[in-house]
Amino acid sequence: SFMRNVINHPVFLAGKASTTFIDNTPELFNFKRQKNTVNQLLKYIGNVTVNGFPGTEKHKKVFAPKISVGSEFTFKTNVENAKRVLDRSGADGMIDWLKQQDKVLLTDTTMRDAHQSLFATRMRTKDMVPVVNVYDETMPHIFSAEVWGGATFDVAYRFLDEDPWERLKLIRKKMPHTLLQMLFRGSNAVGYKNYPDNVLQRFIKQSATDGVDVFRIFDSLNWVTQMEKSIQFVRDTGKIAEGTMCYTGDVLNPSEHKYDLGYYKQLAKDLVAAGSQIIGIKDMAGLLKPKGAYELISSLKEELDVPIHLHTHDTTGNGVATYVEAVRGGVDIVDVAMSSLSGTTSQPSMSSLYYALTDDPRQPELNIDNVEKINRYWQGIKPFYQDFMNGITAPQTDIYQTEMPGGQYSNLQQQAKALGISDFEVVKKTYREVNELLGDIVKVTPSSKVVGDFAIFMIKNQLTPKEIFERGDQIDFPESVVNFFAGDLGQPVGGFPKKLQEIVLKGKKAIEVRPGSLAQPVDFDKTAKELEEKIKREPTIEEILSYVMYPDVFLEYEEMINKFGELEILDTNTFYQGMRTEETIHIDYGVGKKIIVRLNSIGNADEEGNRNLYFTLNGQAQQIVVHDMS
Ligand code: 3PY
Ligand code: ZN
Repeated sequence: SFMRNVINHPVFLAGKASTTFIDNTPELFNFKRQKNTVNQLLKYIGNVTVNGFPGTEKHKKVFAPKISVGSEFTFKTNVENAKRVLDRSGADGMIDWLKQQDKVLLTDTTMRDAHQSLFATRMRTKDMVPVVNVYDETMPHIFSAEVWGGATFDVAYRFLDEDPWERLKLIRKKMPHTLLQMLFRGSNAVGYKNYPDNVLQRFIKQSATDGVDVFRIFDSLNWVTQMEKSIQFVRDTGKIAEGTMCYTGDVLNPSEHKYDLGYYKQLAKDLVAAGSQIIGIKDMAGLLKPKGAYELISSLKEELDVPIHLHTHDTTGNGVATYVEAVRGGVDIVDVAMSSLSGTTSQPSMSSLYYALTDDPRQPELNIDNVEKINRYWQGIKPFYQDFMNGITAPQTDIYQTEMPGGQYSNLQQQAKALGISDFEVVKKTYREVNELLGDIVKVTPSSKVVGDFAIFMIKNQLTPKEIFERGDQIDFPESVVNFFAGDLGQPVGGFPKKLQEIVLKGKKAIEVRPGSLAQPVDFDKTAKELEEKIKREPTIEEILSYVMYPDVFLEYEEMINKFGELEILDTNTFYQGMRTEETIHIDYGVGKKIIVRLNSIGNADEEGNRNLYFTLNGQAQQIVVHDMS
């Protein structure tokens, strides 16, 4: 926090900070909370050293060559770009400007979907900071940077001990001239369940205030009714609402009668009618083939006057080819990630696409040398996250048949393994069968979970589809499946398969209205008081919103911070792996205050399982007691 105050201070931003700056600038010490004590930091390090970090195995620490995002860039200032036009001329002005662009524009997803898809959303703000410093002026022509939403919100609290709002505000400050984009799960916001309308409204308003310019809004069943409110709430803020269609099936397949071109054209029109200023196409599994992209984009462009923004994942290996055809079809913006965090379950590579479009009049405007330099930085931090990598290192073309989103693919593999299901082919086959049973639904968070849970359930209980129908009345179906059939996720395209719905619900009545329309609005004043009592200080509006959406996760985060202080000053290597005996690390503990920590030795556990850790701190002996949980 101290560093954050320093680097965000206008004097510092203007490059005028001198050695006396700290002494003369007392407001740097206005922390949200108390600054960490050294003791708290050592406690954290000691604890991770002895007990490890959840989800990782203890191994040799990786000392990645941390390449700095040096000053050898070509900077270009005052470029007329989407953000500048939005700030100057408002949303309508920006959309008009967008329609006049002939080159394809890019959204960089490296700080959101790329790490969400490659290493379970574990990227820490600390590792983004060096890059966000240079984004604006080294890549001034990109459309936006997707940096928020999706799973990043809860993972920040849950696993990184970070406040996602602080991340957003920091990036906003450092990137004032690039549109910031977020993924918004319609009525699920950044969660996994329906929230009341006034929560969506307040959340969107605060996100816009704190820095989000473009809201990509989707629904896991492509049900426009679930997106209308959010689209309107975004419009009310003056920011950009990108109503989004999740791509399913195959528009090139002549026997595809559900998710055909006509379906997407109508859906896009409905989203425009609901207020979308851009139409997003979200190909979460990487199913959109090159020629399909051409057909889909060109027919949407024929029919509609709104910009089209295409998002794909490279899971099936054809991402760049798909984008090249989409560009030929007239797509306005595509989503890419920096090379070292691109490919497989992530987005296609920014620089690969750039080179694929060599000699094409629509090749994006990009200083490719700058991009390569930034990419070298990402390459350097990647090893810190190896423990969370999903293990997918090659194209998964079987996804053209299973239609599993990349994130779920690796998740289900783990889940199946944990349940003793060694043959993933069986899982894939059952997943397809279940999708058919459910009436061929759109599969993305959270609807994809319904299919996954049902498939695992059938395998575990050795059930065939036939048996589901024959003796389903004696079967207790998984909760997510019951909720789906009860209408809690909304209405699927073409309605529910009636017979199976009856079997699963066992007399329970399904709703056909938008679930959010039945939810009680949250009383924010009352909630604020309740939260104040719990955390013993007046909460900010951001904290109230976080508490409303994730009460337990938020309170656990508070507890962590109170126990260990703010941990973002620790390097990522140490944050996830602790220290090894005889290792020395340097911590920037506030400007001009570097502390040097050496772990000398770890004592044996006593009868209560406590161990002494012997550190030297700036040359002075310091001892910490840690309970060994093993
Ligand atoms: C999310 O909801 O987080 C996604 O990225 C879905 O694809
Ligand atoms: Zn995605």
